Amino acid sequence: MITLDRFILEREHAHPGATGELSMLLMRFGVAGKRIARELAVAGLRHTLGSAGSENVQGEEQKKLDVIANEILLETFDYGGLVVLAASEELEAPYVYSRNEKVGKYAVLFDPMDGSSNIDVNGTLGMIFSIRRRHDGTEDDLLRSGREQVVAGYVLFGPSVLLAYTSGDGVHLFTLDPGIGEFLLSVERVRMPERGKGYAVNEGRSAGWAPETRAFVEHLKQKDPAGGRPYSTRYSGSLVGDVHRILLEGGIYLYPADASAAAGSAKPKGKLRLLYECHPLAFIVEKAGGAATTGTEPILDVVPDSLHARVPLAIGSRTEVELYEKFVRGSNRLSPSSGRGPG
Ligand code: FDP
Repeated sequence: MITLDRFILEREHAHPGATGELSMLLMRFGVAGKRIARELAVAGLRHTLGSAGSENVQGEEQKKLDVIANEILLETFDYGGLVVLAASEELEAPYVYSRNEKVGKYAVLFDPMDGSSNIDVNGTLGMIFSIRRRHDGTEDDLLRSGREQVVAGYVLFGPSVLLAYTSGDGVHLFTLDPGIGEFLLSVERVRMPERGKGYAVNEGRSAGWAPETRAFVEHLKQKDPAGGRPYSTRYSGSLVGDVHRILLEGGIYLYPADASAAAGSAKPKGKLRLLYECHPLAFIVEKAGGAATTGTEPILDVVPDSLHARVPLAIGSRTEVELYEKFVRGSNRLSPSSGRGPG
């Protein structure tokens, strides 16, 4: 039985010179994940489902549990002197831990409640996190490439509560044993399959996609048993839930740019936030052998111009992600209307 704490501490000891600080931060994300899981488990009893009656900085409705999860995470790093800044999808500006302004060596970033539309229907939800080093202790520390992340992870709230993380050396997966209240190691060094059989995308939005994206998804749906097609659609409404499936089974998740102005819901850069969602998940997926792209550039290379910058995301197995990039480049020589593409 290897608990999250034991696993982290043993790996720390294997690295002479490690200060133990990152281990402490990672363990605290584990505790926050357990607290949020507890809030979710009793939300229907405590009347904490539903809207908070407020909007976040992007003008999206906040659920009560978005607010609760955000508060839990902010409180989690308010002691110990390690963290100077916390940036959250739910906050307009980073929260500064004033007591740590001089001494804090790290910044933490999180999406406290990913897939909030699933809250009220008891669907799969997630929490995504990332740790970066402090530079000058201001917002500029965060406006950097995803390759500067030192740790990234997520907690998946499903039939089981799972925690996955990477500190750059493999992706490790833990399952919460509710009997003892501990995350226990389930898989050390998760490897993502080179290709899969499923794709996750909100096809209700396809009218607003670029023709290349539509052609790619049509390609996945074409019948070609020898080539492993058609793919199956698996879209849960929770990015963490969908990426977790793909981490284990392979395939691709897409949230492309959406120009559907007619519906008044255009998302010219897609919907997902680079710092809180795309960078951490891209770090995890790359370290498990997969890939993540905007279509034209690796997600980890993108430097945000603002805290809440969005990017189009295609993430998953190498085979499907590279195929998607070929479609975006237009280098699929066969006509999309033939239903055939590269690969
Ligand atoms: P949500 O807004 O419900 O928190 O993080 C954004 C996200 O969920 C993803 O988890 C999910 O994959 C996507 O948005 C769902 O958006 P659509 O309803 O547009 O498909």
